Amino acid sequence: MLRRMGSEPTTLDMFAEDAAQEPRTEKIGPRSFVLRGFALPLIEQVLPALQQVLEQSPFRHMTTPGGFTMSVALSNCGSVGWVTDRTGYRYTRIDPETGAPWPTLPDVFLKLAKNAAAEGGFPGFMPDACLVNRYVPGAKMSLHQDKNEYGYEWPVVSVSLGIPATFLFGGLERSDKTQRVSLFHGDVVVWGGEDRLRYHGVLPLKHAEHPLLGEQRINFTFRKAQ
Ligand code: MD3
Ligand code: FE
Repeated sequence: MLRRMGSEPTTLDMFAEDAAQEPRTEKIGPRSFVLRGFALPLIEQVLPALQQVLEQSPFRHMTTPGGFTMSVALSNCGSVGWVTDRTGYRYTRIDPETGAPWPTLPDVFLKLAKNAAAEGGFPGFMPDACLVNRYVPGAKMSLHQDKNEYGYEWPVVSVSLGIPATFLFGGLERSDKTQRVSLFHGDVVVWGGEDRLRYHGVLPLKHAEHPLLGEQRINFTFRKAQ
């Protein structure tokens, strides 16, 4: 468990074996943790808030600088949002599709991101950007690094909803070997510190249907971008 990361042993450590058998937190890197089902207690507030965000800034398929259309559809909320077009990748205050500012970060999103970051060893996280990705079966995200943020001292927090995905977690070089991590509805992952610039991606989604979200996976990625 992550109550006292990096501190001296306590009586709590006498129960370390219990903690190791506790299936809900999985360490996948020196400063990266999967918090299984962490979003589930808030899900009934998260889905309507997401609906509101998408009414203001609907999903769209963006074009990469290389001229490819992304198989993942995306939107954003927060004071800035991540975009790509033929000229590059960047954060903007205005949604280029609507001409209006991105929707504000819903309180329940902020609460979820802050609580997860604290649980993963990053108390005080205050994200200003939430990228919302939508995958349908077949959609994927190629191996990449997240390097458009102003600094890397804060973690990335991601929330997976809907059908499962296989996440690829590599190293600091594109050619480093990757580990596979299955992510399910309600899982939250915190990536920080030395893991923040590791290559990562998502394998093409398999066909599946989720009772609440149907044939799709929605992923929120919270960052401190500015
Ligand atoms: C590990 N999205 O939007 S979230 C992305 O599932 C992105 O939609 C994936 O990668 C998705 O950029 C993965 C998880 C993620 C995000 C940033 C990371 C993992 C990361 C940065 C460093 C290491
Ligand atoms: Fe990424």
